[in-house]
Order: sequence, then structure tokens, then C-alpha cells
Amino acid sequence: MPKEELHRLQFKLLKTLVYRVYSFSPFYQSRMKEAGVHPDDINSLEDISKLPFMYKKDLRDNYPDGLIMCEQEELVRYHVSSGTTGKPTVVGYTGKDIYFWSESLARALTSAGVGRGDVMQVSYGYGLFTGGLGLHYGAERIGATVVPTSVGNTERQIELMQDLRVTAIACTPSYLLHMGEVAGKMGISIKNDTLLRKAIVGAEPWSEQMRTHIKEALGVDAYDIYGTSELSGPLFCECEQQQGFHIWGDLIYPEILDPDTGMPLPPGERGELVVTMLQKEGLPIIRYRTGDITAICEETCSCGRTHPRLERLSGRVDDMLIIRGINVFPSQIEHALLSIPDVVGEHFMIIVDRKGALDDLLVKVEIPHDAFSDKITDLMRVKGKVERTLRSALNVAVTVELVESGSLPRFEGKAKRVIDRRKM
Ligand code: DLL
Repeated sequence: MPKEELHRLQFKLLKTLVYRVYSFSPFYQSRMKEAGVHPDDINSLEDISKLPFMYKKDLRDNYPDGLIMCEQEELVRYHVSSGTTGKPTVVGYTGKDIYFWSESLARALTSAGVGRGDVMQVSYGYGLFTGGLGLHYGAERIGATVVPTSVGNTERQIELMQDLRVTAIACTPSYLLHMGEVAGKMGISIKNDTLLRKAIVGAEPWSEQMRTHIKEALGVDAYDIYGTSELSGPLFCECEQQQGFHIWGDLIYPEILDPDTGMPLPPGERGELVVTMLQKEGLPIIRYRTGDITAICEETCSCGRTHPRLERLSGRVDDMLIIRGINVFPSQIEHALLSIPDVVGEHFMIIVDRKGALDDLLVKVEIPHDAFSDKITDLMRVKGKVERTLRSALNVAVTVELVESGSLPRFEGKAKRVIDRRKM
């Protein structure tokens, strides 16, 4: 579609969306009234800047379903992801939402060269996380044969990869490298002993060096895929040119803003990605602050697609960490530690490292001075309790080290509680 026609379509969809949320969503109506904006004020695509922002916190504050704009019987699915503290975020999908989400992924996979005839192993987690089911539906839509292995049980995954002649895989980049290591221990070379040639990898930051390493070590072309649970889940992928993500312009309107001022930045300049989902029904998303940093590419991609294109992500505006594909906020750790009376929860440090190909999370937390004279069995009990509490709060395994009160750094300015030693 020529760009001008796409813009006309986007404006029409935006206008309909704004009228719909103003009429049916108490959340959006009150936000728009606070901002002094009425649907009649939206008379061009640029007028989107008059609309208020939406944050992850809004989903958490309206837990579980305060932002859902339809009756429960119209929803066909929920996905749930971690919030910054305590409450998770819940996204409800209507049948049409699942249709458009699958459509996005069908286009994404097609643009990366996956299609009918491919056998695609989906090794993202199935369940409340959006990666597994999202890619599963997208791959089925284009007629690929899906092997829904989910994560874990890696040796069996490698056997199936060989036996079912898997040609493409979807998983996090770190899990792909881990699979390569496990395969090596089993005496199998992914490069020489399997038919795997393409990997659709994302859900966590990774780099061009990692792409080269994946190609050299595994003989696999890796394509970057991006999305967030609030927007539906994974949505866009690189095409075969590997020059950024194609944003499906009839479904999604992206803006790049200065994270401090909220003002738009020109193409090529990096800022925060803010997304409006033009056709989402169950949980409408208008001007959602993703917290992810990227830029809009100016030129049309040499593949010929006229959809807007985003550069690779280069970080976040907040302190969110991604550990084994799971979002972890330091505030969640603090919140959980403060609920345990045996530790001095306000004094802690988070150390993230990579063991082999996988992320490793260590939390050091202080315990009162006199607790160190306790029996070793008592200390082990406290350590076990803290590890269990953190694991259930974060959904990620954590190693805890108990240290003596006063031994961790104190901060005069902004606390720097995270040491991230992962080399990208
Ligand atoms: O990670 C959805 C997803 C599943 C994307 C499978 C890709 C593949 P969340 O758990 O809500 O959703 O995490 C979203 O992960 O805001 C980014 O910070 C980060 N992220 C996702 N993809 C990439 C990527 C899924 N390709 C958060 N590169 C986002 C860098 C990524 N960061």
C-alpha cells in the first residue's frame, strides 16, 4: 500500500478507536476529560499527540480487568505478565484480537522467510507468557508444521529437532545458545546434524555479535522479534534483509518520543517507543509507553514493504531487567524482601550474570547482626525461605546470599542496586 493511503487508513482507524474508547471505556473517558480532549478534536494523525499516555502502572492499578472494554463472554483468552510490584498485568483477548495477533505473526514469519513446508519448533514458554501461544498461532496460520515444545527438557527438544526434521525455531537467543551447548554434550552438532536454518529470537535484548555467533556456532540465521504482553505479545520481526522490524501499519501506530518531555523525535533519532494498537478490542491500547528505546527508520526497506520500520532496540528508559526472558523490576525484589521479617529487606544488591548461555540472578541481602551467631541450619532455613519468596514473586529462580548487616554499600544519591555482568 502506498504510504499516503496507509496514513489515511490509520487516521480512519484512530478516529473510530478514539470514539469507541470515549464511549465505552470509563478509564479512557476520564483520562481524556482530564486532558481536556474530546474525540472531535482528533482531525489528523498528528492530533494523536493530544491524547493522554497509558503506562504499565495503569494496567496494574486496574488489576485484574478494570481496563477491559467488553463483556467477559466476548473474551476468548487471558494472558498475564509481571507488574513492577505485587500485582501482575492482565490482558484479555476477543476472538478478533487473537485473529489480528496471529495475522501480525503470520506476516512476521513470512517476512523472515518461514512458511508452508517449514517445521517450526516453538520453544518460547506456553501458558500465561505470550511467546509460545502467539508464535504457535502465527506459524499455523501460514501453514508451517508446529512442534510445540515450550521451554525446558532441552535434551528431548534436541532429539525432536532431529527426528521431526525441524527447519525453524522460535525461542529466546540465550535459550538457543543453551540448546547448542546441550546438543554438543549429547554429541550432536546443530549445524551439521540437524536441518535447523532459521531462528526467530527475541523477548530479551541481544546484539549483532550474538547474531554472528549464532550463525557461526549453529549455522542458523537469527531474526529479531519484538513485542510486549500489553500490546498482545510478540508482534513484529525482521524481514530477510535483517534491517529492523516492520510495524504492521494497519494494526499498529508507533511514535518515538523524548522520554523526558514526551515530544516527538524525528526519524533516525532514538527515543521511547510509544504504541497505539489501532484495532484491539478487549484491552484497547492508546499511546502505551513501552519503555523501550529505538528509532523509526527513514527509508523504505529494500524488501519493498511500505510499513513503518523500527531499528533494533538499544535499552530501556527504566530499570527493568530481563532474566531468562522474564521481566524483573528491582522494585519487585525490594517489595518481596520487605515482606520477610528475617532479613533487612531495604539493604540488598542484585547481581546478574551469565552461566553458560543462561542468565543467573543472585540477590545479596543483609540479615541482622545477631542472626549470624545462629546455627548454620537456621541460616540455611532463612536462605531457603527468601529464595522461595523471590521465586514465587518473580517467576525466576534466584540464588540468595545472606550477608551481615552493614556490609552492603549505602547510597547517598540514587541507589545503584543492580550489577549486570552479562556480556551482550
Ligand atoms: O517478551 C513478548 C515476546 C515474546 C516478544 C516472544 C518476543 C518474542 P513481555 O514479557 O511483556 O513480552 O516483555 C516485553 O521485553 O518491553 C522489551 O523490553 C523486551 N523485549 C522483547 N523483545 C525484545 C527484543 C514479551 N527483540 C519486553 N529485543 C519489552 C530487546 C526485547 N528487548
